[in-house]
Amino acid sequence: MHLHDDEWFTEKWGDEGSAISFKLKRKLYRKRSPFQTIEVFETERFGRLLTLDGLVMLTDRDNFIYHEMLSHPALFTHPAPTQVLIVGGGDCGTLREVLKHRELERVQQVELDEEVTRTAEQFFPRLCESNGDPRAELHFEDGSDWVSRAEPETYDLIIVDGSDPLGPAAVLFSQDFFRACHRVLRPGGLLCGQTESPLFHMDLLGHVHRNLAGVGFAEAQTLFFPQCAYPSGWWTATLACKDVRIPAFRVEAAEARRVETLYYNPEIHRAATAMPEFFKRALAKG
Ligand code: SPD
Repeated sequence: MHLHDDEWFTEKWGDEGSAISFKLKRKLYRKRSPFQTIEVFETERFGRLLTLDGLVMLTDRDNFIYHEMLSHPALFTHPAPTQVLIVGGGDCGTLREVLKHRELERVQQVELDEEVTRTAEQFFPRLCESNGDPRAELHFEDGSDWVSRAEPETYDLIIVDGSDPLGPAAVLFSQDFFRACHRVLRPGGLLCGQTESPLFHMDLLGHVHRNLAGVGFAEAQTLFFPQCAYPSGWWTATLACKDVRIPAFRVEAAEARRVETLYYNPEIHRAATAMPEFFKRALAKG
């Protein structure tokens, strides 16, 4: 699987007239699973790169920002989380961050494609280093079916770490899925999902906010953070609370630094909630 010296991996965003490229050392792996094509590359400067159907999922160098921002703001916002569900997240980077919170009793992860997890275990072992934690359960099936079958009021937090809203992950942005999440959250429960780029995907973010409100979530807040490997280099997670306003985050717990992070801290948490003017206007327009 050796490549020519000048070989690059490029993900093009045709509608936006832009792209990102990584200079490669070599291709390490390629497998067609029942759901998608999984590839792993060794890059020159970003460590290993995981792609699904040609779209960048993560690099060694910058995935910590995304995985921390999908996990810690929500976990430091819920007053006393014990039961967590991760939908998607097959590379296990989010699972690793979530399990840093010692107060959690059970973390269930439901990933559609078992091959993604097997690939991560082989090529991204650091992301999988907590998979053997006795509080972790790994299930391989459709996450939206799992949520529709789950008992009401089961989870304190649902994290949606899916791919882009194309193909099987599209359902994870739908009103039906949010309705099912609302039902299985306990009182005061939170939903936190990856919601794409504020610059490129404002329409989607508008739909997400409307869909969340439409099924009864009391408040939604979008968190902004850099992610240089993703379209536009700027990304979001959207946090929503089932039945009450989103509580102030537990600053003292976050400041105590019992959870080791490379990006997240209380100042980053506060800054991530500041809404750009164009974003406020787009949401207000509806
Ligand atoms: N454009 C890429 C969006 C991918 C979001 N999920 C990545 C999974 C990392 N755990």
